[in-house]
Amino acid sequence: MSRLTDLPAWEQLQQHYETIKDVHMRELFAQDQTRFERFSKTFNEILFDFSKNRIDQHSLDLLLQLAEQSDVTGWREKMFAGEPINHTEGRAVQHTALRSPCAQPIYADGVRIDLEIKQELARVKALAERVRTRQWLGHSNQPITDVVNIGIGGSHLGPLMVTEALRPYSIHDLHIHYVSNIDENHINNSLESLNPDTTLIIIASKSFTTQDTMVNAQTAKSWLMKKLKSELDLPKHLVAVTSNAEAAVQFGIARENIFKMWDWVGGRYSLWSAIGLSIVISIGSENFDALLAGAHDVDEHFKSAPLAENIPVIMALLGVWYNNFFGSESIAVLPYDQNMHRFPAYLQQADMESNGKSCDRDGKDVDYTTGPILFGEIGIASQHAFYQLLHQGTKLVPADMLAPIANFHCIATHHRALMSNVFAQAEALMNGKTAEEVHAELTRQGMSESEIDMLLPYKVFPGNRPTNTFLFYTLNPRTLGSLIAFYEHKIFVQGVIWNLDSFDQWGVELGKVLATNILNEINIGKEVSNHDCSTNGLINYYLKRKPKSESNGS
Ligand code: G6Q
Repeated sequence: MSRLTDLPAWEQLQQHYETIKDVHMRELFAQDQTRFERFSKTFNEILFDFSKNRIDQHSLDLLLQLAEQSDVTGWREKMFAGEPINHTEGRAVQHTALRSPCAQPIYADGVRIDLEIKQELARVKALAERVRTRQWLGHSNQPITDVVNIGIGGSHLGPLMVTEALRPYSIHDLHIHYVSNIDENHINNSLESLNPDTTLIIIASKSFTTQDTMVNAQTAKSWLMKKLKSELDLPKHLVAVTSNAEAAVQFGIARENIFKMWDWVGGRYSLWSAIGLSIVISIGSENFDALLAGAHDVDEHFKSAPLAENIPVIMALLGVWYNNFFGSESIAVLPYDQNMHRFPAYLQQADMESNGKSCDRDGKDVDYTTGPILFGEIGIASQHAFYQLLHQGTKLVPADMLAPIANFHCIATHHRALMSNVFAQAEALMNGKTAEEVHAELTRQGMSESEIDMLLPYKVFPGNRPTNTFLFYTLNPRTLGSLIAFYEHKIFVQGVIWNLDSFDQWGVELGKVLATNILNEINIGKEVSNHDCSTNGLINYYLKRKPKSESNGS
């Protein structure tokens, strides 16, 4: 038994699960015509419908008790108060401060931070506006046409996702590119059509030591230097965002071009900081302010709404319900807005790096399952790809669907068809199709009984597959900020319930260390024998066949 499984609500939920696990949502809807009103919430321009879940009021009440007994409110207070709740790294968790209007002093682990936040945001906006208004000139006095953000993980996925999602708000004669992969194809594909004279490179790395980013940064610097007359011109083309200013200076970045990051912002929660510089360049200061405001709206809601009204809390509890009681292993995130195509990838990191852990806050192995496998893609494309498994597979995959009521371009033929798919898929996943319904349908089509007998089992849909639906008026910066913050706080609440430190990421360390050692061995080039036979075999196979003519890339 553990702290979580000892809670009274846990045992009650286990008992309740036995009574509801075979109940079909069709029955729940038939019993309660007010189910949609009861199990949906609105927040500004966002509707959150969670009525298509395998819950009744008693399920929700017990889940809310679980949240109370797990002290979600206490942990929430600690986070907003800037206590070092990332205990394995001894750090506060204050990404919410980045989007606060900072009307009151804000602290991280006892140190005042709001003034520095304001100052850094003003610097970011000043640079962005100079680039956007063509006042920032390159070494040959030409304005910037292309910005390349070099970073990975948290220094990449958030900015990329937001820039893509808010594409209609971007400035048209400026192109933003993102490079993360150490695979030379990524940087080469990005730089090959660009002109160093009109390109600004952002090195985004909190630590300024990440191998992938440093190798790409070096390649980008060399690419610039082929065209620049001297290193003195570099400040016109190279800036950095980091908490390791000294390393950035050593790399050759001018001090005035270094934007600050802080220990109390986790990489995957950092798009609100100077790591979002590429976003501000793309959409401008006002729109970035709206993005921050949307997230701040949700912070206030999360901080003050009673648990039963609290959207991130409800999202989290539904996830716990399926993960820990139904044994569901994954969740799907399915945006029906093409511009949100990187939203699932972004959330994959946010969720899986935060709660993909098996050691609890007390240093003990958990005896329950924690973070789910999160996957997803654009909804429409996925309908023609993996929805088959969602509808008729053997696994229960709860899904979130997200769709805008109005598209930016307002083309009815496209948007109405899109929306009809959102509603139809959620309805089909919930209702399914019974054998009787299939029989009646095939009979209407004129099939014989023997033909029907053969085909019927394949055309039955079990249904009872849960979905949440988010409808928002339009994907504007404020709404996007709110949606991201909903998920951030959902992840936080789940981390509290599972008794995890959601803000460290030790699981990514081991591979990094091993890669550094193996890179040394590859550079030496001699046959290796110090690993297991598979790893030895792979390294030696590679060493024998690697091209003799590799360049050093610069
Ligand atoms: C995020 C993680 C990780 C990090 C990258 C990049 O929360 O810490 O994804 O963002 O490893 O790190 P740097 O920004 O330090 O290069």
